[in-house]
Amino acid sequence: MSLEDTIAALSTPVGESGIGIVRMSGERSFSIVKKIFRPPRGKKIDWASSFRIHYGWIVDPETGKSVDEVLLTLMQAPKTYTREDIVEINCHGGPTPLRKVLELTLKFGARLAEPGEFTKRAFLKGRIDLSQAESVLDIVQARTEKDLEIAVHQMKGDLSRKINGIKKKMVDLLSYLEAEIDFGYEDIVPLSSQEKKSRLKQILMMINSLLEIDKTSRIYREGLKAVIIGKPNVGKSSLLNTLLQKERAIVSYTPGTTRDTIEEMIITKGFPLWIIDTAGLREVKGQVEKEAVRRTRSKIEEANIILLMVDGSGPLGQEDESIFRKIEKKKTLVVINKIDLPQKVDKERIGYFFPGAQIVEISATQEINLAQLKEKIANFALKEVTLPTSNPLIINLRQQCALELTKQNVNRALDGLKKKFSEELIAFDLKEGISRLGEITGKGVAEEILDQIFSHFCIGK
Ligand SMILES: Nc1nc2c(ncn2[C@@H]2O[C@H](COP(=O)(O)OP(=O)(O)OP(=O)(O)O)[C@@H](O)[C@H]2O)c(=O)[nH]1
Ligand SMILES: [Mg+2]
Repeated sequence: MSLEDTIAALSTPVGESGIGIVRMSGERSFSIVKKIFRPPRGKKIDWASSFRIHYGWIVDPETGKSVDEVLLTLMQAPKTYTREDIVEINCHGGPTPLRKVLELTLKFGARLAEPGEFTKRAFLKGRIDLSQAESVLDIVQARTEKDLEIAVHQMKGDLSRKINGIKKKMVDLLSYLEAEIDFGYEDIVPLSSQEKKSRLKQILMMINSLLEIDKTSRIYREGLKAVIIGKPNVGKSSLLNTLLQKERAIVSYTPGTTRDTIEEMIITKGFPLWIIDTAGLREVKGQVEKEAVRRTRSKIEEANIILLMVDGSGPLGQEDESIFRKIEKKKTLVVINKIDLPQKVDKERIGYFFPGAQIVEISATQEINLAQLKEKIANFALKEVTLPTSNPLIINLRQQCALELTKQNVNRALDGLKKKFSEELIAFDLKEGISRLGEITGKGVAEEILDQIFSHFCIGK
């Protein structure tokens, strides 16, 4: 894969749509499109004028046949997405015209782009750093407005600025240490050991605060989890389906219908809210049943909130009470279902098990009080989580690992100072930490890692 190649790809999804875009990037983009683009009769195109849109036709030069009516955008390097010449061909959004136009660009010298290769070039050509490039994917995959906002900030360089801030402090300290190593103590005013320690501690604090912001911001991307439990047939799967407004789980009057756990997401109050339908907790004998209950238990562990469902149309039974005893009260919101039927449930008895608990009465199938339930779930679950105290920021696993490793280096340097190790050893740890931080913004990252990062992108991005 060479940067010399001119790459081409379909930048919109395959299928029928208003428009579809074939994009090219690289030195030969203009010369390739010149071979296949025809302006209307009598019109001349000024190929040197950048960021202009031209109307015309894509024509197969070998057959002379028109392939599609298009709008052509010419963007000259270096002020483009990839810092290379870019051509975008807006076609009618159908799989056949798009495939044909793409084929023509390939026939006349372009190569099919790899996943994320446009963005990879933006990074390799230095327009954006690696953490900014990674945030492009976060923008594409953002589930909520807040998540999008975080990704956009990151693309504008929020994380890079923070990383560079920490790096600068480390480089400063390193330069003092190196001066001491090179010139001894005669020619410079060395930092006292106390000062070095306090600088290292400050660096540690900056790293820790970044990790902490990440931890508390994750909720905007990963969301809250609500698990539905209750004895068979109370309407757990019906609730999942109504919240999703689709028949996701099988609902039946036969008790024990649901065996596996089913997780689906809705957006509530700007957060992704995962609703998990389960087989519930019950006394079981069979293998499959046992596994079903084991899965329920593990989902209860993960969840921010337990939606404990009881059937309002029947009296509470042994089975209900046995579940009541098993679950963590603090996390539980009681949901009485089937309020469209005559009510027989003893609410006082529920109150006895869950003193002061909130109780929401709904009908899953008749869709009564669902908005109220959603609101309550979000409020309740949000009480359980800590939100970030400053601007939210989310780092990915790769960046997190690099930060953790940097932290280890700084800790080792601090420890070395306390034990009065030589300046060389402390400088070594700092240097290693600096290069690990650099990996976040993309300095010295191995080709295989880059390939792996960009392989998550779609082709044409
Ligand atoms: N009248 C009424 N019936 C309901 C309501 N919610 C669920 N049902 C019925 O109750 C029965 C059981 O519903 P499910 O949603 O399958 O219950 P479940 O708790 O998932 O059951 P299992 O998976 O077997 O544990 C079905 O016949 C539903 O139609 C409700 O709000 N009102
Ligand atoms: Mg079910």
